[in-house]
Amino acid sequence: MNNTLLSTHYNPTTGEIIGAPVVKRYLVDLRGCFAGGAAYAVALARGNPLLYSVASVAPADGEGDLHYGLGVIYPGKIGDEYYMTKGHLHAWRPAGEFYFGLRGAGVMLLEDEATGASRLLPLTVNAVVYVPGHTAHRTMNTGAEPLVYLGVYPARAGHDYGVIAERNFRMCVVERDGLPVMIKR
Ligand code: S6P
Ligand code: ZN
Repeated sequence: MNNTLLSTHYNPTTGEIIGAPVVKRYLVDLRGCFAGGAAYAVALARGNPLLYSVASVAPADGEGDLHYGLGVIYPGKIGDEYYMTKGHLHAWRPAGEFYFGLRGAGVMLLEDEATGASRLLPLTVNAVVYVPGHTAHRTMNTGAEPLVYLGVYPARAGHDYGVIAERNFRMCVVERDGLPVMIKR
């Protein structure tokens, strides 16, 4: 058990946790995620902005232990699609996850791996979203300020990005009349 991580403080404004390792994802890392391939190519030709970062805390790795991540997705769009995460299934498929909205406004796209059934759920300040096991999940910032959220998941959950890289989500989320709408890819 990592005693130094049994108690931490997160910054809900910046998404920082002092001492926690941070993964940063830039536009180039999201190749294949956006449905609008032409808009993606145009944006990438202009630069390679930071889309989001995640600070992770792993206090213990035993069976039954939990980890958490503090995510920050910056505001922005590629064409009519919001800045988003890569999205993943948990490598240990039964692992569920709670998301807590801390700052800004966004949505989560959930897709049942077995049926493909998709849902779009709001992730706003004080919202709690439950991601059941066997469910691919991707988060988008639909607002004008950074979206900050906390995700709590089993220590053994892991990430499986392979399925998403291969076939992406069935649905994509676009802005229509200023609001996020889920449509078929
Ligand atoms: C981990 C949890 C989050 C994501 C984060 C970034 O199970 O769901 O911490 O890792 O939202 O998304 P992604 O798809 O790039 O891992
Ligand atoms: Zn997850």
